[in-house]
Amino acid sequence: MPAAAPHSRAASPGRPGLVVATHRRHYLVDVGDAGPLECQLKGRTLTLACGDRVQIEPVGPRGIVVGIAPRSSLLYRSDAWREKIVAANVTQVIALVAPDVPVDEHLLNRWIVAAEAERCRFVLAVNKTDLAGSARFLERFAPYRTLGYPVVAVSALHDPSALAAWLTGQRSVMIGQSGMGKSTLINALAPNAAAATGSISTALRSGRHTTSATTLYRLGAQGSGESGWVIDSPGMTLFGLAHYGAAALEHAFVDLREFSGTCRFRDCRHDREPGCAVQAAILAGRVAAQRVALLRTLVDESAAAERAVRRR
Ligand SMILES: Nc1nc2c(ncn2[C@@H]2O[C@H](COP(=O)(O)OP(=O)(O)O)[C@@H](O)[C@H]2O)c(=O)[nH]1
Ligand SMILES: [Mg+2]
Ligand SMILES: [Zn+2]
Repeated sequence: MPAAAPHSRAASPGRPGLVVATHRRHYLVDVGDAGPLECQLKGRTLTLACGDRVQIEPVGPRGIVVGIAPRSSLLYRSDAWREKIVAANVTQVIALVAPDVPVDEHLLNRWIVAAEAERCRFVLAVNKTDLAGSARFLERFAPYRTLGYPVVAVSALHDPSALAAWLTGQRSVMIGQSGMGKSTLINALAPNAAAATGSISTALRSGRHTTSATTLYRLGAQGSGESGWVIDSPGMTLFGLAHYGAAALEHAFVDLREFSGTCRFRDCRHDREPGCAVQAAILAGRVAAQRVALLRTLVDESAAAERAVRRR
């Protein structure tokens, strides 16, 4: 786990705020008045994510983060060497795909695993339905519906409304490869997104590289906390999940839960072991072989990361 709260004392002296933008080690915190406040973290071992609830102490025009509230969920990617927090305290992960960008379904399934492991709702949004061939493209995602995940067709440019109902009352992160339309969709759905983007990129000095920043947008009017928020994240091509152990990873595969504990060997890798219930289910066409292969890959990556950490 990335370092949690530095001192999450019950009665922290700071002002409460919500982290609304992160870019490298620059953070913007919404403290409820004027604009978001540029804040710094004390130690270098700590990291903050959009969605983090923090306490800050004002220092001149800036702020220092003196406390981080415990997180209800934490979406992050990691391998043996690095970890990067994407979003904190989300209740829902929305992955976006579009017909004009080659979809990496391996990556898509990693996001599903992360959402499940953090007990978040997962929604697949199929964007750019205005493009020719999008109906065929949509069919490709029927297996995700079979797994139990909502598949919502939208056009960020022409009609984003189908997704609006899914966002209401949720704290969401919009995730996806670059070019799928995450930012366009958020601009269409969050009333103040366009205006906020400009001031945030100025404050973070991210300039035109706004796409490398992660930004949180409130869905309702300022102050109406119940309507939720949505986080826009930069496009990602890697998503290591080395921080989860084998049992948590396996549990995150909803299609494999019914086979839990039914293989002959307790530590079955669902590969070529005799008496493997999962392999039998693959042969019977009840489980997708690629999903099981991904589970084995994730378990291997997790074990390799653990060995690397022990060697250090
Ligand atoms: N035709 C069409 N293009 C879209 C739609 N949504 C986004 N785009 C375009 O896709 C490109 C990438 O969009 P962007 O929001 O920057 O993607 P991001 O990298 O996922 O944030 C831009 O040129 C958008 O105008 C859509 O619904 N239909
Ligand atoms: Mg974007
Ligand atoms: Zn097995």
